[in-house]
Amino acid sequence: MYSIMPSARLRPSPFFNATVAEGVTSFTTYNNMLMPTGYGRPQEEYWRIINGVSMWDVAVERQIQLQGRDAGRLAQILAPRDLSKCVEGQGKYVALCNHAGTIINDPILLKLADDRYWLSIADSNILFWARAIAAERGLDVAVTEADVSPLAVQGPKAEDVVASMFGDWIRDLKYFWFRETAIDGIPVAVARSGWSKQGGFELYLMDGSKGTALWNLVKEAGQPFNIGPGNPNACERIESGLLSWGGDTDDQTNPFEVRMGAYVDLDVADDVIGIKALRRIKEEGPMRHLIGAVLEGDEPTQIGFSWYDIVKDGVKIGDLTNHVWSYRMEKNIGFALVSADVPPGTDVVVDKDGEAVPASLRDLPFL
Ligand code: THG
Repeated sequence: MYSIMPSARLRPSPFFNATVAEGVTSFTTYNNMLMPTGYGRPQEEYWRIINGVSMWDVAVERQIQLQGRDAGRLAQILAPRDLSKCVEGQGKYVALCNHAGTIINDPILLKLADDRYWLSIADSNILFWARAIAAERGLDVAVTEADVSPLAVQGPKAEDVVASMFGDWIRDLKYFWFRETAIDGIPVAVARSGWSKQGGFELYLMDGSKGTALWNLVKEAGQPFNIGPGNPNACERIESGLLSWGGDTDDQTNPFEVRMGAYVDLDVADDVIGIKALRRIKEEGPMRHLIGAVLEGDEPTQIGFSWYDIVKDGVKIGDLTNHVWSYRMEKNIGFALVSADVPPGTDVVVDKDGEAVPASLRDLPFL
């Protein structure tokens, strides 16, 4: 047996004690925090997201807050997506890129006010990046990590659970839109969002001392719907074609390669970081594209996070990024980041540690 020592490098989430009480059995690290990755019953946890409602500690999705007169300018400089029509209470999925047009994070941007934004980040340090850019551009904006921790409620019954807590107005929230409110004196922002395609909400807890209290309120409201604990689910998200930055991207990946082209606006101003590179990439055509791969065989694989070569006619054409056993398709499926001239429908071979596994490429999403 061994134990993990929480520290400044491995910060527990405000929901840590609650997840331990639920019987969490594994964690990963993300943004220098611990995130639950399972409660010991993977199948049950999966079907709960598909058929019922599941609650997830996703406090690791930290909020990088931009506050001050130039907050909006900084947000627009960081994100190659037109934010000019983004209003208070609206969120947008954005591909933060470096100067070469490579994605360095894929956060949801939330506009709280003209002078206050959050970047709800994936697992890379955007605090330093945003601060450096703000200083270099001489902007009047404070960049901090806010005391804000999302708790996701996901699945077809999530809306009923969240409506029973906050009222029917949540049913009218549009995707990624949110509203600030409070429940039992706990300040939260309620958003329609979450890393699944089964529908759901995220409650952004705005007071880290109230994690257990919020967890228990959701759990109680969810009892009639058989709520239970879960976590961002590898199987569901691959079936649904949702991208994992760092899992399905490398340090060369641009938005056009990984189905994020729809979230890029090439006509934003020239001072937006990476926009010149993105225009060039778009014109030349991206080198790779992300499509699906269905592997032959009926033996469930372990969830796979290391990349495997994808080979056609003896030549490497790309990589199998993350892959997983699909409970609904009863096949091993994964994402294929392959040469842009290889279309869906192509038969290939995955070189899985020396084992040649036949696979066929297809469109995303799988389901
Ligand atoms: N919730 C919050 N913050 C986050 C995530 C989250 N930050 C990091 C990471 N997850 C961001 N990644 C994604 C990726 C995809 C989606 C959401 C977060 C998503 N995409 C839909 C799609 O691709 O079909 C819809 C996108 C759209 O139409 O705009 O939902 O989970 N707080």
